[in-house]
Amino acid sequence: MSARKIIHIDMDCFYAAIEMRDDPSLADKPIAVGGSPDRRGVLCTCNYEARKYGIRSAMSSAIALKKCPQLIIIHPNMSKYKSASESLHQIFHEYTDIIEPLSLDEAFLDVSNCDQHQGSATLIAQAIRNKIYQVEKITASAGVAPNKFLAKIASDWNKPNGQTVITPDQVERFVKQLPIEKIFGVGKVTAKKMHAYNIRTCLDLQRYSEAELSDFFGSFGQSLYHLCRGIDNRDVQTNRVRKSVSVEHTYDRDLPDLSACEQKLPALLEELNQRLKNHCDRIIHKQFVKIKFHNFSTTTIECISKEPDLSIYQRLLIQGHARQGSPVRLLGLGVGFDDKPPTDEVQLELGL
Ligand code: TTP
Ligand code: MG
Repeated sequence: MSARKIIHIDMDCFYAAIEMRDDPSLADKPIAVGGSPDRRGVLCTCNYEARKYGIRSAMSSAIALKKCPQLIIIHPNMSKYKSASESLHQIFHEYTDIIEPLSLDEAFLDVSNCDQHQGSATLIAQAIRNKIYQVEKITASAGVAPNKFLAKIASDWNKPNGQTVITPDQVERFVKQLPIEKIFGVGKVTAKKMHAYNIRTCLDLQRYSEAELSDFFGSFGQSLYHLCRGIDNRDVQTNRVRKSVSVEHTYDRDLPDLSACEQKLPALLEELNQRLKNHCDRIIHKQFVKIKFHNFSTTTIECISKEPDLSIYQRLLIQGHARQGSPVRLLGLGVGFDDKPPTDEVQLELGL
């Protein structure tokens, strides 16, 4: 069996990046997103400028302000972050449907069967990061490796706006020097215990047998035995049934008016129909148009429908465009599926 190709994507200072994008005057200032200091708030995150002052996620806002009095703390705007996160997933789906989200800004992608960019996971990761920047104007870091454990470590290796690739033949060398603190599940307590045995790197851990590690660390011992050798067979778990399929395009130049948008619909619909060939076992129950205006505000208009239809998309576009009537950065078309997962039951209902 050939090695798997796993990409871990993690956005750089995600909430803060979105705030800086939407107010460029913040870009070179230390900023954080979080609760206010007089209400015992804590920080969700901060930009890299603020990190120079020792500011960190989960720090109390009051302490952060002591460390950096000029820190600008912005109240979180979750709907903006969620909408950006949806847009990231849209981009991921252009390359694979095997996606495991870990949080709004982080996901594993299994691209083993993706044949774009000659199947090179390195080029795919680069393309995904470029596309994210093109669409959302925020940067992502990526790790590329034969498994989830290494891909996650790799995405952190060259942060921000970087990527690290660990090829199968580099695994052995890479893990040897890896500090045990980098192993997921090794918290402060376990690290302290390991230090007491003079275990500091994965190479140090490799000197113990599976039985010894199980004696020392209980049920975690078996995982440790494999992880310290760079072995991790966990699948990328796509836990959700897809609720929709859509295609979208961010234009190099904003589409100035409604008719410019209308001209783009046929090509988008063709692309959507291509994509739908992989989902012919699902029942469509709505179609929708997504519009992102030049100021990044996004609107979606939908209606009940049994199959994607150009004239309906035109009508939805007119409706949605009228909500703001300004130039458009991005247009998307999609269909929503019935809630029922693609199972035999559906076929039974249809009498097939
Ligand atoms: P992270 O990916 O941990 O952090 P980040 O994206 O802000 O910065 P980095 O460049 O180091 O990846 O978390 C993603 C988002 O989740 C973050 O922007 C805010 C939110 N978050 C919290 O709300 N509370 C927390 O304690 C953490 C760690 C993150
Ligand atoms: Mg992040």
